[in-house]
Amino acid sequence: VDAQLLQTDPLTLSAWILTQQHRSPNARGRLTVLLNAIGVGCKFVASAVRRAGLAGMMGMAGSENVQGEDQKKLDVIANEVFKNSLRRSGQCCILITEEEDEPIFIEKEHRGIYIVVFDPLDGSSNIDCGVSVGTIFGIYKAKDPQAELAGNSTLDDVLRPGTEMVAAGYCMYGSMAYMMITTGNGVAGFTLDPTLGEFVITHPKVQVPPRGTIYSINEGNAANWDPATTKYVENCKSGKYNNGKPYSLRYVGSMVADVHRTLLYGGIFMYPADKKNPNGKLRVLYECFPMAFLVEQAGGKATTGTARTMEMVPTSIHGRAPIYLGSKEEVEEIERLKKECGCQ
Ligand code: P6P
Repeated sequence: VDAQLLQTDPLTLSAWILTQQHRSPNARGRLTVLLNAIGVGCKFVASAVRRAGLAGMMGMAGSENVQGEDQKKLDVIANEVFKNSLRRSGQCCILITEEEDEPIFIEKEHRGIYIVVFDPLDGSSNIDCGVSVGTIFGIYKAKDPQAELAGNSTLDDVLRPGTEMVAAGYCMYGSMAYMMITTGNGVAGFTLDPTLGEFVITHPKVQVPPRGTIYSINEGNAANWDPATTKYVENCKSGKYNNGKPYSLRYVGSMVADVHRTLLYGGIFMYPADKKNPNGKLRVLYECFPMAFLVEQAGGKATTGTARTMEMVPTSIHGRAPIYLGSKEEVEEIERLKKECGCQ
C-alpha cells in the first residue's frame, strides 16, 4: 500500500489551527472553535455539491437573493448550513452573508466576539455545468467584545478595513475540496480526504510566484475597460512582458477557481471597474478582502488599481470594488500603468 496512504501523522485542519493559535499567548481557543465550525460547514457543502447532480439539487430554488440573482438550491442550502454552524459555534456576534440583505445579529445565548463575513457559494451560476464553485470567508474580532456580548452590536464592527481581519480563507469544491486559510502568519492549503472526513495539509506554506504568464479577466467586457487595463492586456498578448511570448488567458468565471490557480501558478486575476460596473462587480467584504488577505500573506499583492485593497474602508455591507490580485510584479505593473494614464 502507498506509504502516503499510511501517513501516520496527518496534519489536519484542526491540528494546524491549534499550532497557529499556540502562537498567541492569550488565545483561549475561541477562534479555534470558530474556524473548526467553518470547516464543518465546508465539509457539508462539499458533500452536497458532490451529490447535487444526483439528488436533483441543481437548478433554481425559485427564490431570488438580494442581488436579484436566481437563487439555486445549493445557494440556499450552503447559506443555511453556514449560518447554523456559525451560530452553534457560540463564537459569533454578527454574520454578513452574500445571500441576505441585512446583517444577522446572533441571539444572546449563542453570541461570541467574532464577526464573520462570507459568500456561502460563490460562482454559483456555474453549478449546473459542473464548474468549480466555492465558499469565501473573512473574520474580524469585535472592537469592543464586552459591548457585543451585551448585545450592543453596531455596523462599526463590520465596516472596517481588510487589515483588521484576523483570519480569512476559501474552500473550493472542485475535483476535490481544497481549503486555503490564513490567520495572519502565512497561507496553508488543505485537501479534504473523504475517507477520513478531514482536511489534511497539502500546501504547508503557499507562496505566489513573483511573476507569472497567465492573465485572468472577462474579455467580454473589453469594450468597457479603462485605458490602463486595456494597455496591460495588450502587453500580455503581445509578449511584451515575456520576451515576445504571449501570456495565456485563463478565466473560469468563478472567483475561487481563478484565485486558487493564481495563488498556485502565479499571474494576475482582474475584475476592473468598467462603464457597466463603475465600482467593479466583486464585493469588498466577502470576496475582495479575504482573497486580498490570502494573496498578500502568500507574498503577492492586491489593489483596486490605485490603492491597496486591504486598506479600503467599506461604506456598505454589500459594497463592490475593482480588484487586481496575484503576482507582485504583475500587480505593480498595472498600478504603474494606472499612474501613467492617470485613470482610476
Ligand atoms: P463575470 C461569480 O458570479 C462571480 O461573483 C465571481 O465568482 C466571478 O469571479 C465573477 O462573478 C464572474 O463575473 O461578469 O465575468 O461573469
